Amino acid sequence: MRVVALAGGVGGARLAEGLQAALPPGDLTVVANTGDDTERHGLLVCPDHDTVLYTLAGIADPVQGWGIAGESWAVMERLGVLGEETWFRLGDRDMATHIVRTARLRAGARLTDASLAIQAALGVPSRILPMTDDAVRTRVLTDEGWLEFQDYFVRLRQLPEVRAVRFDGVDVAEPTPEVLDAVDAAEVVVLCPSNPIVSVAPILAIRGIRDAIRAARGRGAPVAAVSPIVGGKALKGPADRMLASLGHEVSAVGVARLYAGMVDVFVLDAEDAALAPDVEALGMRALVTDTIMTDGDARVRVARETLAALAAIA
Ligand code: FO1
Repeated sequence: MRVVALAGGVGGARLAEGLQAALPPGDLTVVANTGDDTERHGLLVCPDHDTVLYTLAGIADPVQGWGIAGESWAVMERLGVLGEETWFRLGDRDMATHIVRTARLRAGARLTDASLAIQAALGVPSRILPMTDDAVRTRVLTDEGWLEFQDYFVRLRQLPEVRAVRFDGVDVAEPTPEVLDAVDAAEVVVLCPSNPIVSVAPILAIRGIRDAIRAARGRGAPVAAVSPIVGGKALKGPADRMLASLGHEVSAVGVARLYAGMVDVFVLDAEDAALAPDVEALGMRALVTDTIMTDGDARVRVARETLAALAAIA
């Protein structure tokens, strides 16, 4: 079954791993957020793409969720000696990804081509597509003013309250043909349990992507979203605090409201079973299950249950 999944950081990557394991090779296409991308030491780093890449390649650091397992930090240490900033930690193995990507871009390749070449080299059986080849950069407004995303997320450890979010460059960014073709060919679409504000929203803000998903639904490809909020909390990252400071209800229902009108099935955790009627009142079917994806088996189970709910209404 041809599945297109929209994903950002760690939570999204984990469901993408489950979907990859549940599907025949080549059936999964992940559209990755690039709003978190950043230039470090002259290299382009694509955290949300790379988190999905390493997770689907089976080499992600299992605890951090980002970066490569068993990393060493010799280059980072020497960069510090040479007076470079070291708060954004790039491991020795991870550095190779950024060197190859940046070299290919300098040679004239599109970000999509560079990304697909790296995925092929790592033997990833799915496709991970940047949402656009154009530069889109998430900025957050805090009491410290407008901050670059990684400044907020890593350097300031997500402590400042987020009062507004903007995606610089989104007004002129174009979706890639690969993304639009993947959505056009999709039999189902899955919005992974990534941060709805800074991981899924940037993808949906790219011109044409929301319309392509709407068109897919119109021709019978149902859409599911998996809640990244369980019991009023985000399992990882600042999604709960961001929803609160931006004035949204911090619950699975609050997330469902963000997706109302675009989603046929909303997957929420058993802990939030009482919220199912409120979700269904938004015009989507509530699938209540254990959504905590601690290990590979759980990730495949949540993926299978989500795909089964979608197949039931396709
Ligand atoms: N997150 C951190 O909290 N500290 C880091 O030093 C850090 C480095 C890093 C390097 C490469 C990469 O792909 C991700 C990295 N992340 C780090 C995670 C990253 O900030 C987040 O995964 C995304 O931007 C949000 O999903």
